[in-house]
Formats: sequence, structure tokens, C-alpha cells
Amino acid sequence: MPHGTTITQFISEEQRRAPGATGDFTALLNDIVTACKMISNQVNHGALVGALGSAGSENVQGETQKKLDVLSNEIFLQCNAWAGHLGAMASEEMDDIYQIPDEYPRGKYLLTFDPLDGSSNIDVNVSVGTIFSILKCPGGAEKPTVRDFLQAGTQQVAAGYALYGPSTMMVLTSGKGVNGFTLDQNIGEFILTHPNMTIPADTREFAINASNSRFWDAPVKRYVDECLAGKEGPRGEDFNMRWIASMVAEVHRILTRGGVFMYPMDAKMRSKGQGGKLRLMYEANPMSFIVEQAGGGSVIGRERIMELQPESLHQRVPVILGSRNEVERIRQYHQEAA
Ligand code: AHM
Ligand code: MG
Repeated sequence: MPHGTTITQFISEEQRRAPGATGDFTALLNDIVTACKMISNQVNHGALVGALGSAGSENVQGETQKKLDVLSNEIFLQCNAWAGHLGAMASEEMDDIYQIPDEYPRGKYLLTFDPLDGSSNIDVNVSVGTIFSILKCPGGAEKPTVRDFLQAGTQQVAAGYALYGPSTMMVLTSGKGVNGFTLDQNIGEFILTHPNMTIPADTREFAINASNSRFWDAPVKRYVDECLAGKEGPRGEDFNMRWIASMVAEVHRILTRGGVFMYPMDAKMRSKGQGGKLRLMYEANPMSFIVEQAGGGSVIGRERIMELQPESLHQRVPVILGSRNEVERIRQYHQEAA
């Protein structure tokens, strides 16, 4: 039986229509896809391949055991360094940017990624994911610097995530909508299963880590209180709540059936001088690009996340994203309180 469209075919056909496309971008995405398939394989095997547990420990053979997130980082670097499409990479797992080794050619794109997001879920066998973002290197093929990476989210060329859940999925945008692919383990290919994903504008479901509620700012408290008040409250509706503590799984649920995800600024973070929980370059910007391309909204409070000028590579920001009308409501609550 013939299969549906493979991700390779989909990307190639999309790029064929792009004016001036050289094939670099298509090849880069293919390498990212390969990396995610390898990570998926490691995640699936978990304890069988000694991939769980903490880095630095030794297995029975006396070899150093790697934590899955360290291993995923290495896979991503290895798969994407050699082909000549990238100028440099930056990862949530590395302090500094990763320069392409001198033996390989350098290319015109920059890649940022969180190789395995939701680390607290790894050892308990709950969904985790990989998040990535592609930027153009402003300096062309010159050796890039941190400054080259500090571009607003609106400058992203593409973004995506792989979700390692009951099935492995890849969700992608290159600024022309959002498409989802499911990994067919039998043939080792992602197949287009979710074309043109869109987020319903309205929702009755929200996601927030409620253990932080005593630290929340007034606008967030107000929004959640109104949801919790249900039919008798100002919203006149009962709301449902979810918290997986895995942003990829959370965003995927929102892309599938709507909802709001919040990791807002709070008093505890403020007292520690922390700008938020999630990273702008590896989590907030790529997810905002995907969510906006699917018709949703994404803000830090009052401002749109993708318009922020990044100040540092590992900058953290508050994140409120999902169904457009709800995000707009929360944005207004912040505006009114300002
Ligand atoms: P990580 O990159 O260290 O895995 O942290 C990011 C994750 C997100 O996936 C998730 O939304 C959040 O942290 C959960 O945080 P908490 O444990 O405070 O609920
Ligand atoms: Mg992360």
C-alpha cells in the first residue's frame, strides 16, 4: 500500500516553490529530522540502553553513563555539524555557542535547540521532546558570535519540535502554517498526518504549575481564579486544567485541541533576579512561532514574545501562549494592571 507524504518529500516540495532556494535549508531540516529519529530511538529504549539516570555515573563495564539530555545534545551536534549548512549552533545544554569544527565547511544558518525538554519527566517515562529554531546568520559564512544569535523571534526562518510520546511526532513551521508528521517506526520515516494544524481561538482548558500560585502576579491570579470559579463565576463556564511539566507535550495538546499554557513571571523569580522559567532562544521563540503560525497567541504579559530583542543566549522569559482569545484576555488583564 502506498504511504502518505514523507517529511523529506514535504520539505522538498515546499522549498521547490520558494524563490532562490538552494537546497541548503532542505538538507538542514533533513539532518535535524535524522537527529530527532536518533533521540527518539534512545528515549524509546530508556533503561535498556542505560540512558536513564544521572551523568557522570559508571555502568557495569566501567563506561561513563550519559544522561539522556547530554546524549541528545551530542546527537544533535553530531548530526548537524558536518554538512556545511550551519555557521554555528547554540544549545540549552551548553554555556557557549558551538562553532562548526574547522574540518567542515560553514554555512549560512544558525541553529538553536533544547535537545531534550522536560527533563524532569525522563526518568518517570512521561513524554519529552526536542525544540529547535533556525535563524539566518547575519555575517554570512564568517565565524559567528553570540551577537549573531541574538535576533528577535520574528526573524526565525523555521522552528519545530519532536514529541517523544506514545508515538513520535515532528511538528514544523517555516512561516507557511504548521504541519505535523508521525514517525512510522517500520519504515523509519515521518509521514504527514496533521496537515495545516490550527489552534481553536477559544478554549476551556488551561495549564499552569499551581504550586507557584502564592507567588503569581495579580493578572495571572485573576485569570486563574475566574477559570476556577466555573459556571458560577464571571466566565460562566467550567474550565479544565492540565499540567504535564513538559512544554512540548503541553504545546502539542494545545495545537490539537486548544488551550492556554502559562509559565508566567512571579514574585519568587523576581526576588531571585530571574526573568522567567523558560528560555527565550530554545523554548519561547520557537514555540511562539509555531503557535502564532497555527493562529494562536504568545506573550510575556503585555508584549508579544517574538518581538523581544534577546539580551543573552540563555535569557529566560515569562510565557503565556495558546488559544488566541484567551491569550488576548490575559494580555488585557496585564495591561489593565500596569
Ligand atoms: P527543562 O528545559 O529543564 O526541561 O525545563 C523546561 C520545562 C518545560 O518543559 C516545562 O513546561 C517546565 O519546565 C516545567 O516546570 P515545573 O517543573 O516548574 O513545573
Ligand atoms: Mg527545556
